Amino acid sequence: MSKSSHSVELAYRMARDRYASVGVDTEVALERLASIPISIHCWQGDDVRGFETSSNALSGGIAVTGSHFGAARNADELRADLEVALNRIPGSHRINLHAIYGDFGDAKVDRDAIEFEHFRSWVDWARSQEVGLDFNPTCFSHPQSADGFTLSHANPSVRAFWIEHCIRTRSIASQIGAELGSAVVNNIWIPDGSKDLPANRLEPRLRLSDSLDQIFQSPHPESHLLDALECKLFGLGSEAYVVGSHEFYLGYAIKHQKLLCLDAGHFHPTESIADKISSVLMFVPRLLLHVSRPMRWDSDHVVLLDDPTLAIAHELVRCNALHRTHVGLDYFDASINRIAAWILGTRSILKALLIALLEPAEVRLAEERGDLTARLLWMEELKSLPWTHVWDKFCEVQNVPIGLEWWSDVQEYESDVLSQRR
Ligand code: RNT
Ligand code: ZN
Repeated sequence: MSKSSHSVELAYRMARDRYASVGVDTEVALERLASIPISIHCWQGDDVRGFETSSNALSGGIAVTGSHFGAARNADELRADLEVALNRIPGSHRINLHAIYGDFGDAKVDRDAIEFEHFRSWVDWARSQEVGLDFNPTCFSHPQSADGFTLSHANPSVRAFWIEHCIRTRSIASQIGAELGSAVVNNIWIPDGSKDLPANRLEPRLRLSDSLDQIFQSPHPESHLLDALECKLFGLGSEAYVVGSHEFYLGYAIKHQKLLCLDAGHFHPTESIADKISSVLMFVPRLLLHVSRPMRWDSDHVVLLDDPTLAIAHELVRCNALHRTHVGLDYFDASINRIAAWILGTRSILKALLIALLEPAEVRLAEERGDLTARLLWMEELKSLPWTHVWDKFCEVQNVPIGLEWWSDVQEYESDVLSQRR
């Protein structure tokens, strides 16, 4: 045993005893944490550009800012970068792809013509890395979405184009799920909405509902495909009206028993998605989360171990919701090293989940007794229990670097590989 692993073990034993004294079994927490896959979004690696030959500028009311060098330019580079990240993130995870990330080579393949074959190299890679995959139609950054409408478009031929795209993503996702033996979540998010006050809020929603009905017509086994719908309050250029609002998709998801996707940046700043988990899971079969860090708006900053992230983790554990919730990440920061962004964000949500899994039962018991003082004291106390030593132990058991040890490896990769992409 090396000196450092000796001290990790020593600190872990002390932490284990401290947690045992408040009735928490750290071994159980470690096992549960290891079983939670995080769906890591591939689009942090290239600023949501994708690999289509006709490269379209990012649109749809989302924005990436920053000019750090080293963005991946093709599927091989993106996969190489993801491997650097995956090797420094404890646990077994998934990679979340958008339809624009197909291995298209030099071919011009439009969105209504994508096929499973374009994603075969991802499936082979996922198998070799022992990761699962998730999927998304890309209904933005395209001439057919230039006026801000897709599945709710008034023009039937534009709508048909996007319906076809979404239908194809469902069969691709389903086939990936079959190949990898693990259901793929296919999440539909559309940018549809308007900058200024619409005269008719109803018609686009009726059309969106009809488009979704058509998209979901063909059945796919749940063991291969899970359909999710992502709502939003506003976007850049859709400040006055978003067709796919929370109420719209909540209603649709309940009626058709689809997954609802809650993105941490898609609500009013004082509204927490943590508070929505228990309600929504009463009525939909499963939930997809886009854990993100909105700063003043839906800015998609790198996820940190902050209060909103901790609140999400606590709710997932306290509501026993983990087995019905797919925890995904959604942020894109081009101002820092993109691989570091992946590692930091994923490690942060995992830390939050660990802290939540290590919660002393006294928090709940105090509430059940009606002792609100004790509840508050324990909620505050759990933050300073020695969870960091349990986290180090987790990293060691999972064979990934402890603390910031991973950063020097990423720096080396940055100067050897990423700097060549300037
Ligand atoms: C946009 C949504 C959506 C996208 C990704 C790229 O506001 O959050 O999830 O960020 O699909
Ligand atoms: Zn999102």
